[in-house]
Amino acid sequence: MRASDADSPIAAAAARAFAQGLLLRGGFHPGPGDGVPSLPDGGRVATLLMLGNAGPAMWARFAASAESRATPSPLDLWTRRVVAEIADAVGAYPLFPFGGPPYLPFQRWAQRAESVHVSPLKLLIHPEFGLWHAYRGALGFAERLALPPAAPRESPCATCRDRPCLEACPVGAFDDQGYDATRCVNHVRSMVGTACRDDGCQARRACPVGADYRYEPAQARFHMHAFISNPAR
Ligand code: B12
Repeated sequence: MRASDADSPIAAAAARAFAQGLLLRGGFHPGPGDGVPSLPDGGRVATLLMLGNAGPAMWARFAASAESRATPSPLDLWTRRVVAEIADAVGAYPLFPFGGPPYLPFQRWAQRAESVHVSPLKLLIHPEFGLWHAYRGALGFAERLALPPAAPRESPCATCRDRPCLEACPVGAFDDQGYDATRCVNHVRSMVGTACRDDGCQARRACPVGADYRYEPAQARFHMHAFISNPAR
């Protein structure tokens, strides 16, 4: 670990993440109810930082990587290497949203770390990125690092009257009760599922928030194909 990384691990993690097209997505000091696993030496994680992507930056890096041509789960492979390198450089322990079940509660952690909110689609909505963001990993530190004060922001859904997200799914897989993944996957796999398969989830695309961060067709296609080829994950 370089001296500069040791001086301010949070700034170092942010800079190294940015260099890989990722973003530091806030952090928090885990408590007993947060479901954060212990460190390899049995110690407690005193600070957890979230790493994620929003918009096209990560895709550009991933698509140019050797892992992008690997199978299965090329993005998970790339993520494991990139996040482990960042964790190693700043003296943290890497944690991942994939590799389950059981899965680590990344969405709950995300809500502790940053001002994101559960949308009607159960995806977390960000005031700027909208629904066009996801999580790639988390960094667990034994040290209690000073975190910048949280800046609570209201959910964009709080002032959204029409909820177009709940109207746009061609097979009505989303409603107030939740999400019918089987109905979604069957449609996306079918002859008539081309628009969802090639452009991405129509319900997600219907949300007016964060339009500038909407995934490019190649990325949207990649995630939908990964989703329908392994809907259990
Ligand atoms: C299992 C899973 C699924 C399952 C079941 C969802 C479910 N019931 O949780 C299925 C296959 C349906 C699914 C679908 C998708 N998922 Co998914 N999924 C997960 C995964 C791996 C585990 C969720 C879990 O069980 N957590 C364990 C419990 C203990 O943690 P929790 O925080 O309390 O659980 C939360 C979720 O269960 C959530 N939830 C409940 N119902 C649903 C339904 C959906 C669709 C989602 C997204 C969440 C969700 O509510 C809980 C509280 O917030 C998470 C990664 C993770 N580790 O959390 C990604 C995750 C939730 N998925 C994600 C995404 C992006 C998707 C897809 C959009 C993938 C895609 N196509 O690109 C689709 C959504 C549907 C669509 N049409 O596009 C992102 C969400 C990012 C965000 N902005 O919130 C995550 C965080 C992965 C990541 N790397 O960022 N997913």
